[in-house]
Amino acid sequence: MPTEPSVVATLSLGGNEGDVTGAFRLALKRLASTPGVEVVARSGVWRTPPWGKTDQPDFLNMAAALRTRLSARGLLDLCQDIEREGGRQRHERWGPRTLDIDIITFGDAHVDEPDLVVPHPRAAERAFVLAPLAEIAPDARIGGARVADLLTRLGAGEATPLGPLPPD
Ligand code: A4P
Ligand code: MG
Repeated sequence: MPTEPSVVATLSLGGNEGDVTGAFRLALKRLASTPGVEVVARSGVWRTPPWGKTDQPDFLNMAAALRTRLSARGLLDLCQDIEREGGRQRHERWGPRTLDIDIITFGDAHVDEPDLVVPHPRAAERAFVLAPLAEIAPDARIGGARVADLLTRLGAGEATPLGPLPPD
């Protein structure tokens, strides 16, 4: 039973295999139907060049903001359950996947544990995280800097906005 005070958390969703927008829709439904979680904002969908391992198809990415009473760890567990339901098979690091959900910020909390680091340590270098996130949480802070300022500094590169997540 979630009992902690509510916090605004931001998530990055990504995928480049199979029905990615369908996986995004399912993920948002699952989040919204979880007790102690309210989806307060969702960005549009962006097409983004693959980061890290570049010989793979373009990704689709989007961001969501939640108000939640879960702990950061409770939210990670939930995101991993949803990834599994979305057909995610863990394989190659940074390789193709149907659905990957990363916690980018969790209020102003800092978490540094072996399996959970928040704010997400690579978010500030990733246009595929910052461009969607800047649509819904420009003032959220990563390592002391505003998301909107980090995006201005980095540039959106070839990330392309595709508009709102299409309905079912
Ligand atoms: N973990 C630690 N901190 C967090 C956090 N803040 N949020 C741990 C979520 N998970 C976190 O993740 C490995 C472990 O990270 C998890 O078990 C969790 O305990 P994973 O999803 O199994 O592995 P991965 O995703 O292959 O590795 P990694 O390093 O998390 O990759 P990323 O950073 O998620 O990058 N290019 C574009 N354009 N768009 C993308 O969405 N995504 C990736 C994956 C690579 N390139 C991309 C994209
Ligand atoms: Mg991940």
